[in-house]
Amino acid sequence: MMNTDDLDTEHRLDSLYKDLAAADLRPLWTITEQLLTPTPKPKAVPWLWSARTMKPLARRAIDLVPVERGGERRVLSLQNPGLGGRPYAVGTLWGALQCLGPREVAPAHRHTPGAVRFVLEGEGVWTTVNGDACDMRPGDLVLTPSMNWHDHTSSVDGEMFWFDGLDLPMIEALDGVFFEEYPGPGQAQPEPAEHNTSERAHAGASRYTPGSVRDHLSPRHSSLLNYRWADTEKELDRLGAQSDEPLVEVEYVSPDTGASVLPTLACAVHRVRAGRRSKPVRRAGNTVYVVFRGSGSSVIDGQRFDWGPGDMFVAPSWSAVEHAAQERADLFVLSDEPVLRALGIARTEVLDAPQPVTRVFDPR
Ligand code: 1HN
Repeated sequence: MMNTDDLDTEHRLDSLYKDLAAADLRPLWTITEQLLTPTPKPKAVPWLWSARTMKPLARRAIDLVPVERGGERRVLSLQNPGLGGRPYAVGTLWGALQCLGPREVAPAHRHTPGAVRFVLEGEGVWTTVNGDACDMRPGDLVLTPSMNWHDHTSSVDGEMFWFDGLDLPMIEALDGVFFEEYPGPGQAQPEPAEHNTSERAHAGASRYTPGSVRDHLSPRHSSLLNYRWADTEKELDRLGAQSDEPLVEVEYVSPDTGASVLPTLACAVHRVRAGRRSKPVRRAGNTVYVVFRGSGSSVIDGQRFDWGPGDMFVAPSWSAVEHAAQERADLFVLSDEPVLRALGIARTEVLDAPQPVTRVFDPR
């Protein structure tokens, strides 16, 4: 047997490292990857998916790929090239274009990840959420909160397109994913005699806040499941008339608590005035933008992204983001802000000067 007293320091160190590895222990001082970065270093990169590219592909999928049990949904996920093949838009958020063909039904299921739907195009479709059939029209926001049964039903001959946002990557990181198929009978929940029950229950109730939620935290989701574009637009018009800022910001809130719509997800609309440019802002946490109306461009960390209706783009945590509109633009904005707020780590920084543009994003 070797006498450790006889070994020089280097030899003893070598054997320490060998034994640590054999014991599945890793000394912090040998970890070269920087764990504590001065600011967030997301793997996701700023990126844009254009409607011009997505829509024809979605139409081909409608032709070729039926929606039924097994596949469950016809969804084209935004797969950020920085995320090594994971099907996520940014580290914490799922974003996708979902489409439904004529008279199709996407079967009912439920899961722990929560979702929001922002309607882009089409009509005659409803999402049934725990028995409440929520009609979907362009610009509407429909919530399918955690563990609520949900299916999508088309009652018309046209096609339907909407944006799906989910907290799936966060729930996966927490090892909290559960999923169940609806036990039936039938693939979808029974259609109720009357649609839009939660909406009628909350008629006239306040459902927006100017800017964004700052201090209301709720582990519960909003009991209002459907937010109408007509109401959203009215609120944007009202706020717009009160100021001359380049950007008017409205967050959808729960009429019950004034909190963000889901415990994990915040939804907002940013209206950028024609010919104006917003100040660059950095935010801790990730953001997905969906262009509803208008055209313009955003500069994200010095790279310019030109956009128009139906385009989707992402700003990873702590990137500097500013928007400029050619014609007045309404951007639907999905973020993980409620989670950072709940953890006490939310922060934003407004930069004074516009960013120099060093690159222009080349859309695929
Ligand atoms: C889901 O349930 C839907 O219900 C859409 O429409 C996209 C992505 C991942 C996991 C579940 C839907 C989804 C999803």
